[in-house]
Amino acid sequence: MQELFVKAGQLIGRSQKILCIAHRKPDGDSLGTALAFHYALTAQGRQVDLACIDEPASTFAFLPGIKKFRREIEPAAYDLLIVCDAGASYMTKYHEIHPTIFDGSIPVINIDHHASNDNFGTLNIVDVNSASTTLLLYKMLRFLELKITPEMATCLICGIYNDTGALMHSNTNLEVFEITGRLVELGGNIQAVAKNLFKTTPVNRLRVWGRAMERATVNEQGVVVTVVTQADLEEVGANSEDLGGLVDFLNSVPGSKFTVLLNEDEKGNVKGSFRTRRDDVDVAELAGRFGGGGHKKAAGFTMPGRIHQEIRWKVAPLGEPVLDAPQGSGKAELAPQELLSNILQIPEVKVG
Ligand SMILES: [Mn+2]
Repeated sequence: MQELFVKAGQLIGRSQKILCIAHRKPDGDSLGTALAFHYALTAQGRQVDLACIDEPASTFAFLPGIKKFRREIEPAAYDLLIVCDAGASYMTKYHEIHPTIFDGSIPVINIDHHASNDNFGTLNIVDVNSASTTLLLYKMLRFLELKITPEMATCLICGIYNDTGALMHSNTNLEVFEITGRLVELGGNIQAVAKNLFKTTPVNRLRVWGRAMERATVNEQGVVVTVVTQADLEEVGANSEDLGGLVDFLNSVPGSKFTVLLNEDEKGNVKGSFRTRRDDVDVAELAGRFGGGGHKKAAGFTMPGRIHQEIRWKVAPLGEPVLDAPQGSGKAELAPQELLSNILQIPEVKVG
C-alpha cells in the first residue's frame, strides 16, 4: 500500500486542477472520501472540484462542503481525476456522458475497497480488506503527512460509520475503532454523523419501512425476504433512496441465512439488496449471478423490470366457500419466497 501512496503523492504533486468524483447515488463513504480529499488537496494549493452524477441525499447535508458537488463536468479541464469508493468505472456513470473519461488520457486515481473493482485507474489504491474507503484515505493522508482538519475528520468518520453500520458490522475490527478514536481526537463530529446517518427518519420513510417489515417473511431456506413496489413508494410519498439502511435493519432475524430486499425504482429497474450475518454465506457471489456485486456480507444487483404479483389458482371441494384471490388494486399480494426462488434460478422470470 505504501508504494501506492508514494505514487499517489507523485501524481498529486504533478497536478494543478483536480476533480474528485463520487459514485452515482453517493453514500457517506464516497462523499466523505471525495470531500476529505478536496480539503486536503485544496490546502496543498491545488484547485479541486467535486462531481457526482446524482445529487447527494439530504441525509448528507450536514457534511462540510457538500454543496460543492456538481453534476456537469468538463474532464479535459483537469489534469487529475480521483474516483472515490466506486466498485467499477461504470459506477460513476460519467462514461455515459464522457465516453473517453477513463481512457487514460487524464491520469485517474481509483481509491476503493470493493472486491468487484476492475482497476480502471492509472493508479489503483484498492484494498478489499479496508472497512471503508475513508479509512484508506486516512492512512494515505497520514503517510503523506497531510494535515487532517476537524472538517476532514468528520468526513472520514462519515465513511466509516456508513460502511460499518455505526461500528456494528463484522468489518469493524480493532483498527477501525482506533482510527475512529483518532479522528474524534482530531475534532471529527461523531455525534453529527451518528445523528444524521442513523437517527434521522422522515415519516414517509418510516411508513415505507413499515410496509417492508410487515411483509417480511422467512422462507424454508432460512432467507428473509421482503418487497417494496413503486406503488408503495408513491403511496407514502417516498422514493427509493428512502430504502437506504432498510436491508441492514431487516438483517436481524435470528438463525436466518441471509436477507433480501427487492424493490422497484423510479426508472423501471428492480433492485435486489443482500445482507448476511453468516461467515459461510457469500452474498457478493449471489448478487453476481444477477450481474451485480459488492462485498461478501453486503451486495446487490439492479436489472430492468418490475416485480409482478403472482396469482395462483386452486380447486376447492364443492360446498366450501372459496375466498377471492386478491385483485389488482395496486396493493399486490406478493409472494416473496416464490419470487426469490424464481429469480435465484431463472433470472428472466418474475422480474422482467
Ligand atoms: Mn465504501
